[in-house]
Amino acid sequence: MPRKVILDCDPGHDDAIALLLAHGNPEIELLAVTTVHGNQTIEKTTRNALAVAEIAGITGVPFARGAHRPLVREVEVAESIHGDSGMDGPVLPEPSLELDERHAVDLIIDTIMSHEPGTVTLIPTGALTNIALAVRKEPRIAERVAEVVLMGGGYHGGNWSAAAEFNIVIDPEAAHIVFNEAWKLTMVGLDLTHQALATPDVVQAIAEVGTKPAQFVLELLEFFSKTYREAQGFEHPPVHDPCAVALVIDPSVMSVVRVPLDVELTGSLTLGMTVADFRGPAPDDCTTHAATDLDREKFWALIVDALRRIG
Ligand code: PIR
Ligand code: CA
Repeated sequence: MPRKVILDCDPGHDDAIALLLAHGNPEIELLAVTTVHGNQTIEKTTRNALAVAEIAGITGVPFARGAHRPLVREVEVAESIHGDSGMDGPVLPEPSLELDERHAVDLIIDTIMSHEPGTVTLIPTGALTNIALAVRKEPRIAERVAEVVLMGGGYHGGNWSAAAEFNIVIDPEAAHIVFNEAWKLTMVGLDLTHQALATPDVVQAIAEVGTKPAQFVLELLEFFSKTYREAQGFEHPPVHDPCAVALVIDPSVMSVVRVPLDVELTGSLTLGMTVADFRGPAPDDCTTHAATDLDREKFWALIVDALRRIG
């Protein structure tokens, strides 16, 4: 039985690849795609999500627009990494798919509540604004989801400040809500995603797929490599968001530990830091987990396989 998934994203180069992986892998049944502000404005991330649907031929899956700004703070976009469109590099097609009329928060709630308890997995790969709003509007989703597997945070340090990762620090109050709910939560953070580097052998394997969606991924990676080199000093770019999808597809693709996690809301240097308490065995009521080590070969094989299947 494939895993039923809602992808909440802010495409975003790596979000686009996460969506392609979720669509192309047979272990995942994509129930809904929702968008959030983040890498760019909500208008741009939503348009980009629809453009990816166009390229991959995704039909019959509802796409809905979500929150245009964080709960408390001002909008902050990652233009230095993702460019003016939020997905610079490839020429983006005109989308033919129409948006669902519902707000993302309502689509998330409706989808979870209309499926059997414990069957729907939430995969957020952007700011946690929609997820926080959804669980506040309909608290029963907390016990009804199978789990939340998110890309964000990190227990060793940040990428948007010394201590904080982008998805968490742009809406730390939302992240605080999401990390403190009673659901099973797994943080696929920078500790893990910085092992998913698009090295030349990976780029070569994707090039050999030879399809339009594979070409699209190559063009995404070309731009992402350039900005990651210039803005963050990486030789090869980390492809964050598909790591969360990969964990849902195949738990053996990475190791995960159960550990108390929380989000810092008051530190002047550490706002948005995800603090992990590794001091001892996690208490019995701890439902938070952190991903630690990636099986790189398995991970990239999943990406290449999904692209081949999309055709
Ligand atoms: C990536 C992102 C934001 C900033 C940088 N420097 C790099 C986006 C990605 O889409 C991913 O979800 C997360 N936020 C990584 O921090
Ligand atoms: Ca993202």
